[in-house]
Amino acid sequence: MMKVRRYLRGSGRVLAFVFVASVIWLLFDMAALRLSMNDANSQLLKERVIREREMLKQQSRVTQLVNLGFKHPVQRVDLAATHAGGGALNPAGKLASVYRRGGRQRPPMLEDRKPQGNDILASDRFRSVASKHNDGGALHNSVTQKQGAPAHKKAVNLDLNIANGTQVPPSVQKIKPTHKIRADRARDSVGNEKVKDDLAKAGTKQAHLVKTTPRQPANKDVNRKEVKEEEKRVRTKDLDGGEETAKPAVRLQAGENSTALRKQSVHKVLSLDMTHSPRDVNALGQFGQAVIVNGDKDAEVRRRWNEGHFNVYLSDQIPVDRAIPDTRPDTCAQNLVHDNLPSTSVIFCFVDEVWSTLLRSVHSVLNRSPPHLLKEIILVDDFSTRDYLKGQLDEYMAQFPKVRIIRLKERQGLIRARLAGAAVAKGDVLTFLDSHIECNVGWLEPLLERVYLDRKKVPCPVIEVISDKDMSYMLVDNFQRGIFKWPLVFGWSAVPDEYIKKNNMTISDPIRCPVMAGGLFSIDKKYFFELGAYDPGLDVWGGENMEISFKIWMCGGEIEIIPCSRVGHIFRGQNPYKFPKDRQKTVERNLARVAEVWLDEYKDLFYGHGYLHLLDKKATDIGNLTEQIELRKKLKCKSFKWYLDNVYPDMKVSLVKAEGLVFNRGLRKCLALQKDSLSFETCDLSEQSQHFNFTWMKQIRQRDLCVAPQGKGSGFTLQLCDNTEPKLRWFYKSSSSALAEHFIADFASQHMCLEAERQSGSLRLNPCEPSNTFQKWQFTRYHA
Ligand code: UD2
Ligand code: MN
Repeated sequence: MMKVRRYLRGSGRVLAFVFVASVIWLLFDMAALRLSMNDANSQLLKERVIREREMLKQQSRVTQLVNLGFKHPVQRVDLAATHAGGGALNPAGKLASVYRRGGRQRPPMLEDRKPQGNDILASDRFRSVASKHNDGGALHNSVTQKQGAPAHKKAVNLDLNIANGTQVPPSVQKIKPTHKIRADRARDSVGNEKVKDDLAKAGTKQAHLVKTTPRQPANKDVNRKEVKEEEKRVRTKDLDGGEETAKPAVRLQAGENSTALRKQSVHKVLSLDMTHSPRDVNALGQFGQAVIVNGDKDAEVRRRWNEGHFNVYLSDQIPVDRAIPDTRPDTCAQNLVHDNLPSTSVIFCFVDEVWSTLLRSVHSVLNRSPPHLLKEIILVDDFSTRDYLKGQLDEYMAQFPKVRIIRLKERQGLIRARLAGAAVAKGDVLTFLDSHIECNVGWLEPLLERVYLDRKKVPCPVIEVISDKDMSYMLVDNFQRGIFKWPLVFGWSAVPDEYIKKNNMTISDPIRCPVMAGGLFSIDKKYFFELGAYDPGLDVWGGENMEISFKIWMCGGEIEIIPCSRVGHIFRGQNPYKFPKDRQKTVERNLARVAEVWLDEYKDLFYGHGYLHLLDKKATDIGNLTEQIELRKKLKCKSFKWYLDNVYPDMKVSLVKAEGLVFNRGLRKCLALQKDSLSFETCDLSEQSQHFNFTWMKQIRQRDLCVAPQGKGSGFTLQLCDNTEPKLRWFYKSSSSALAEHFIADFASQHMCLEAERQSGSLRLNPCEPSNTFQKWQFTRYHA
């Protein structure tokens, strides 16, 4: 202490003062520096913060995952899981996190799997998420294991106060029950009997209306007349310019179809959700919750899994008119749509569909569609074999005058079944749906609005996910669009960020889609037939989504995903029905028809990605295409190149795999075509005779001439190219292959390679030698 005091006397004091002053100075300096940095960045930061806040606000329910690749990003509504046949697994979110983790898994990429036509890769993804328990039986164990949560006695206590319904994110939505039912009823099987029972109790004329439009009294018991009144009221209120500042559903852009500018009266989207009897809040799967099936039911779950390739045992216990969370972006419920929207016929085609899912699909349409817009529901039975889909279904559906059943006399496949439904439809618009879906509130009007604005718009709802294992309703990420990769494999991908920014897109704006998934869309009926509907030559399943997508875009229409319209769908790992012929062959054949009619010169890319065998006409008969080709001409449709350039510009496509000079490493010269024969010359890029393509057909090609073996010998010549001729095909890899840069003859049984003769400078076919530089060839440019 003394030492310090002494030190602070005299010159020490000055030193200390200087030290303290410089520290203070330094601190000021740093602060000033920070301030100036803040200044420089403030504009950027401000913009970022506002943007992020905006995104957060908009996405409080749905986190955006910038999605690269082919996944169908799933999120799960954070509701607790109930436990079938016993207590509940309470903790909301924990189970969800299991799935979320699953949801982030990398989906199998195209390279990982054998192409299967227009398989929805999303279903693969789900298979991968839960591949361990795809037998259903292991579900309980694996989920509880990860979750590690004790089983609770009671299911979730959900609050049924829908008054705030659309305002509150579903994950935290409080829903207050208006009535309670005996707990044991929650475990009742909600099959045919129960529904009939409920209907009998409720009186068939009674409808139970749950309006999720904000500020509507919740859970009001009203009859159908009152529903109409309600619709009118909403409309009048909106027309009066009610207190809410309502935004038009669509931002009309200059140049957009002029019909959009017609002055018509509008109303706020109707968020109807009717039921025939009050909803049982404790019912399994209510509000789209996950249900964990007790381990002792494993065998039963497994036994019934194959009936639909999803948890059929569980589905049968979930109410056929359960509520699901309103997953629309916030603004959707406030959007305005026109009063005079066209009516629609909803067409469900099915073959051997599971009873409870078929009913849930139909009820979701009946309950959540404005009655005046729903002309009818057409059920097309594609020659199902299950008994319950005959008399029992007729009897059940007889209660609903709007439901019509058409039965096909032989199995037609979903494409011709849809055509059969369309042929008898009376609505202005056709709305196709799969038979294992659940339409969400307010799903229909936003679709019909788009058709109303422009009859050539073909709107699709966002396809959300109903888990095949626990039947929970899961959200998907925003800004997802349907795309394809070669060989015409459908997948989802996020709209590129630059595009979102450039177009100032919000999460509720329609998303232009290069291709549709296939199952769920609305289309103006007359336009559908003008387009020649589907190619009736497509069989059973697969490829029709590519056909209709190319046809729509190339012949003047547009495909859009409408984020304010949402429909859940059960993605299954496998088709649960039989294919009359081989599945793979059926899908390949369908795709080849589409490629031949619509892809122009780009069809090489389709064949070149694993489908060269389809070019062998003796092995595959793709049927007659005259009518389809005529139709394309008649409609004056644009080229596939136009489609790629204008609709799917981010798909980088090259018509050849490699091109330019073909340099032989041993000879250090380039291949040249002189007077119909091949020789070697000093490499010169300006010499057209030295330019070759390596095509998707695996040909070494110059104009219409291809490098070919000469007769039976080992010499070589040029031959007119013929895509169906396997002898003209070469296997070639520029790198990462044991025989990199070798041209390996595709047709020879052993590995035979193209070799430059040292002396004569001619070409030969010799056994492949990895290090022989005279067998190594290099192109100027590689594209694949
Ligand atoms: C997707 C589409 C589906 C269809 C298919 C390709 C979605 C959600 N689903 O596969 O609509 O475009 O890709 O073709 O986009 N069906 C019949 N007869 C048959 C086969 C199927 O009526 O011979 C019915 C079936 O019961 C179902 C619908 O057609 O209701 C679609 O079949 P899926 O569910 O097996 O097709 P999915 O969802 O795997
Ligand atoms: Mn389906």
